[in-house]
Amino acid sequence: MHRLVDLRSDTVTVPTPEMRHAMSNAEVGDDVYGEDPTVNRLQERAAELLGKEAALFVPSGTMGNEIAIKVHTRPGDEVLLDEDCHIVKWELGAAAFISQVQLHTLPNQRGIVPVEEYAKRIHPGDDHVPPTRLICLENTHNAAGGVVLPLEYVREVCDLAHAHGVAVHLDGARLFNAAVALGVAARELAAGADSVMFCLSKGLACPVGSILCGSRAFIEEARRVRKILGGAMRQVGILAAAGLVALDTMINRLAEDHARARRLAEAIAHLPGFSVDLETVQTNMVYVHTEQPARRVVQQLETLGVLCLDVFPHTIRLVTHKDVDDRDVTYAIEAFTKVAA
Ligand code: TLP
Repeated sequence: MHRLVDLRSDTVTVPTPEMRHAMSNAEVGDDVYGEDPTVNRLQERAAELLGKEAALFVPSGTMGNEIAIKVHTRPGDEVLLDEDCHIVKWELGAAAFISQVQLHTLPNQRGIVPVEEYAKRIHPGDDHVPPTRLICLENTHNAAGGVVLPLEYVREVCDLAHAHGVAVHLDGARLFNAAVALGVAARELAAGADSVMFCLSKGLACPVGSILCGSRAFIEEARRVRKILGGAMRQVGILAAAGLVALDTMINRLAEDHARARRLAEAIAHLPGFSVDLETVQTNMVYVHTEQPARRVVQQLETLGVLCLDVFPHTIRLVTHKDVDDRDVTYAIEAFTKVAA
């Protein structure tokens, strides 16, 4: 029997031996006092990599996004964002809970809200209308199938926002996947954004952690909000050590995950009962439309040792990552072929 092939998410990746070595030897201190040298090194590296003044290690991508919203807004402000983004769909209404903002959600095509739509809705605020304070973008866009937002589009949205005094937060949970797919540096994709969150714990394979980047003043305030939310940690250099290894060793290899996702998608697209919009397969995700209820397909695949997620009633999501090799992809294709028969 082939080992279990876990395609539910790139969050299931386990740390590499090099990460574990770095973690066990990490130099640590109390990060609440700013005295953890490994955390400080990771934050400096990350800020430099994304071309921002400063960075903050946070326990999760969700916390990074929510801290950013809290810092950019005041209660009653409005945030514009696409209706399928992670902040809207999968953060349990945290922006309402924590920041008391109004999320004004907009229809999108593959994660893209036309710039004119943002332009129509940005409002300075008056006696009736809340002021638009923030636009959030997501790159790569998860619910759209891991698609990459084009560099030019990101720039245009940022320019529009800034012309109206509106800030931009980029949910870059998988920003390095986008950068590798486009063949550009991550800092280029982050250039116009006032704050950027990226995850270490997804394709970069760290056990825990995300990074929030922005101006020095933004990060200073983010640090305060992180403490309020209970996200300030002590000898967290143990985790940051894995992050430093990830930034050195895990970025370029994301291209392998993208190639494997492509292979999976092309094979499954030909099977009866399944369809895949191959144009959306740009990074490490494959969204498969199923004629049968997705739940049933997921259960059948599970009995064959392939794990994936039913994200919508007739859609399942497959995510490739460093713990899925070519043989696993072959095995997963065979399992899909059996289920299709
Ligand atoms: N995404 C998870 C699930 O929550 C759906 C996954 O398996 O893909 N932004 C984006 C775009 C994300 O995809 C995720 C996680 C997050 C933020 C939140 O990161 P964490 O899980 O670290 O809070």
